[in-house]
Amino acid sequence: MIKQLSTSVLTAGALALASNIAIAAEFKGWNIHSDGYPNTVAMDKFGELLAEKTGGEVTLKMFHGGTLGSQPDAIEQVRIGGLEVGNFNLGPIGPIAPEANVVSLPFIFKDVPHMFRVLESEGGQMIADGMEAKGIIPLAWFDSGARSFYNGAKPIQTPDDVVGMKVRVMNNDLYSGMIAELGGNPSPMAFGEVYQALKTGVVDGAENNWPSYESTGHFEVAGHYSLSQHLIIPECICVNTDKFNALSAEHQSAMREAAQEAGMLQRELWAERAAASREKVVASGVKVNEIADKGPFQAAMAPVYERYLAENPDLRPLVELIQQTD
Ligand code: GTR
Repeated sequence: MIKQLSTSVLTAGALALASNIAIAAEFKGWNIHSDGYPNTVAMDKFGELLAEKTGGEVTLKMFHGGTLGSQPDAIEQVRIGGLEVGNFNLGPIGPIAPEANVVSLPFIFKDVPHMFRVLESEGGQMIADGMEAKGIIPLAWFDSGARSFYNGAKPIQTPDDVVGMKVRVMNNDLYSGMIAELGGNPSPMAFGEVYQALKTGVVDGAENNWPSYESTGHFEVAGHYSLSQHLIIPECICVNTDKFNALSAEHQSAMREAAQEAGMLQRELWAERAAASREKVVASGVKVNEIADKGPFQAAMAPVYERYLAENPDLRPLVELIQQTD
C-alpha cells in the first residue's frame, strides 16, 4: 500500500504529493521458495537494501514459501497491483507477455552464461519492455540453472523414453506442447502440488533444476534425474509497473540498485546451492544420467518454435537475435 505523507510546508514531500508521486511506500512481496533457498535469501536482502537505500521510506515485507498463493495467481496479483513485488520465473509469465515467452522455447539458450548475455543486451530489453507493458517490471535477473526431467521408473535417454509418461509442467502451453511432442502426457500443476502427485502416481515425472528438485523433496519420490537441460529460464525480482512509476526518481533508482545487488548475491548463492543440492541427492541414492546426444530432443521439440512463431510472427527477430548472440 502506498502511503502519501502530508506536510504543511512546501518541501520535497509536498511537491511530490502535488505531482502524485509517493514519498513513502510499504510493499508486499511473494516468493515460492523455502527458508535458506538462494532466492529467499536474495529477496530478504533486496528488502534490507531497499530500506537502507531509501532511509526506510520504501520497505518490503516478504511472504515466502508460496503462502500468498500459487505463482500464476501471484503474477496476476502483481500485475493488477494487489501485491507489489514477486520473485517470478519467466515460465509462468510467458502466457501474459509473448516477448518473455521466448525464454520458454526449449534449448533457446546454449547455457546459463549465454542467457545472461542475452538478458543484459538488446534481447533482454525487449523482454523487459514486453513485461513492463503488461504491468510487471523486471528489476534484476536471477539464475535458475537448467531444468531436466526426473521420474521414478527409469533413466530418460531418448525421446522414446518419455512416450506415454505423465509429466508435470508449469502453466504454459509451450511446456505442454513440448511434452506432447515427445509423446508424453503433459500435466500442468502448481509447484506446491507436485510432491504429492509424484508420490501418489498422479504424475510419473516432472522437470526442474537441481535446487528445486532437492528443496521440494521430489528426489525422494522420483529417483532418476536425466540431464536433458531442455529449459534454461531466468527468474526476476519483479515489481508492479504503476507502483514503481509512482515512486520518486530517487526511490526508483534505489530500488533498481537494491535489486541489482540482490541479484548478484542470488547468482553466487545459486552456484553454491546447485552443487550442494546435486551432492545431497546423489548421496541419497538418486541415479543421475547424462544424455550424450540431445539432438533427438531438440528435433522432437522443434514444432514448439513453429507454433510460437506462427502466433507471434513479429517476434521472429527476437528469436533470431538470441540464436545469433554468442
Ligand atoms: C522452480 C522455480 C519456481 C517455480 C518452480 C516450478 O525452479 O524457481 O519459481 O517456477 O520451479 O516448477 O513451478
